[in-house]
Amino acid sequence: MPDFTLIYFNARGSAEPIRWMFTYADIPFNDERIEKEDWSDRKSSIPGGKLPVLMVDEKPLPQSQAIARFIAKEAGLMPEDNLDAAYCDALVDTVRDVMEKVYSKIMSEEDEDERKRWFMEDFFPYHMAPVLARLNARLSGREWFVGDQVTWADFMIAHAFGEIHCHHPEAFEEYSAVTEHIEKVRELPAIKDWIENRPETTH
Ligand SMILES: N[C@@H](CCC(=O)N[C@@H](CS)C(=O)NCC(=O)O)C(=O)O
Repeated sequence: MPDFTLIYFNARGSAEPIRWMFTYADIPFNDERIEKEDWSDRKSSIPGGKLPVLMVDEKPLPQSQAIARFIAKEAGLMPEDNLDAAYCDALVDTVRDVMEKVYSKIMSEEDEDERKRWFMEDFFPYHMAPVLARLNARLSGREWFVGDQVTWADFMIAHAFGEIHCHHPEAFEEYSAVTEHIEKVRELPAIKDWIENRPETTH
């Protein structure tokens, strides 16, 4: 097994579902967290100047999705069937499309009231609700999103939508299957233990 160091900010963000995968599979990794105030000094030493980066035996692997896909394979969270693996990709890309809108909003200079208005009047009804409805329907009569075992798609979805659920639980009222799925992933023993003991961060 190579030596893994996952470098990210001291935040959950796009590194967190990767940390969950390492933890779930009991794969040892160094969880290196850079404080915001140290970033300008460190940025030039990071290939590509963006985080996360996974150091695999000293060799850097950038891009959160590439890292997640690689660790999913290492962790046994990638279906062996090619079509099932593609369904996982499609689900992960769907959630990413939604979350990119959230991330660009978080980066914007807008005040809290404007963000709330955007969430209620634009983002939720037009972008999030249609995806939630589709995912909720997909979960009907099944435990996990793809096949009959937990996959990395479950981790990516439960992490991303879990973050939104934590701020806007009322928005999930009509989508009980998705809400229960988020909880089921968070209750997996290794993930539960990680969540209880991880560094406390605001996002
Ligand atoms: N497509 C890249 C985006 C990486 C990215 O934009 N990372 C942000 C943090 S989430 C970053 O490093 N920002 C600091 C900077 O650009 O200086 C990925 O998914 O890893």
